[in-house]
Amino acid sequence: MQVTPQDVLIVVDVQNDFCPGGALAVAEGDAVIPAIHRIAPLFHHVILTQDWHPAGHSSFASSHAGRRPFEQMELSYGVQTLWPDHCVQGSRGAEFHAALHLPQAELVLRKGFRPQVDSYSTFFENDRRTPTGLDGYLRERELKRVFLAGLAYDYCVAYSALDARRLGLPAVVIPDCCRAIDLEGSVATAERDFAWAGVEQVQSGDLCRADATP
Ligand code: VGL
Ligand code: ZN
Repeated sequence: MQVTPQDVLIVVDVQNDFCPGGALAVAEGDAVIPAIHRIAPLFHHVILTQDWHPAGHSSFASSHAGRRPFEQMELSYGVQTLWPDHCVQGSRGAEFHAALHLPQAELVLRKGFRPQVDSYSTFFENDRRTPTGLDGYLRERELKRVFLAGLAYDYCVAYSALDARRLGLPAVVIPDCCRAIDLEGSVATAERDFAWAGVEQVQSGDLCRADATP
């Protein structure tokens, strides 16, 4: 698949807390970094997202008496999975992994900063209504197709890809540049939703730059 100047690579949540040793570690989470470094030069535009929660965030199990991480709980906007405390604003866990080196990134989009609402997607918070502003940003900059890599495949990457489709943007997930949390069938659910919504999945080795001569 050819990458064009109106494509953008969205590198999702490659932060210490989602990597081995972190508070919500994704198995092999740091393995996405060399893979992302290999494909980033194909893209004219790169943006980063950063999970960015205030202490005491409503998605943290510790914020609800008697609740444990990975349980489900009814919040004002619907059912929310409860997580260990992670990506607290200003903490080391919230920092990008030290090996991630993408100085060409044009935007760092922070999400999940409202105390009462979680945000997996980089377009809408988990109430499915509150926008992050990314849709307007992409439109104003005439970026017309999104490629997604990072963490976690079955949460922030999946929700972002599905919301892109909901907004009418073509969306391509690069699975070998992602790793999953895999909680109660979440990977199978993401794959089924991708097929239904028209999210494409393309391996990183099958990407090339449109202007590259074969
Ligand atoms: C994420 C759970 C909670 C993610 C963020 O980046 O996939 N998952 N917060
Ligand atoms: Zn989070």
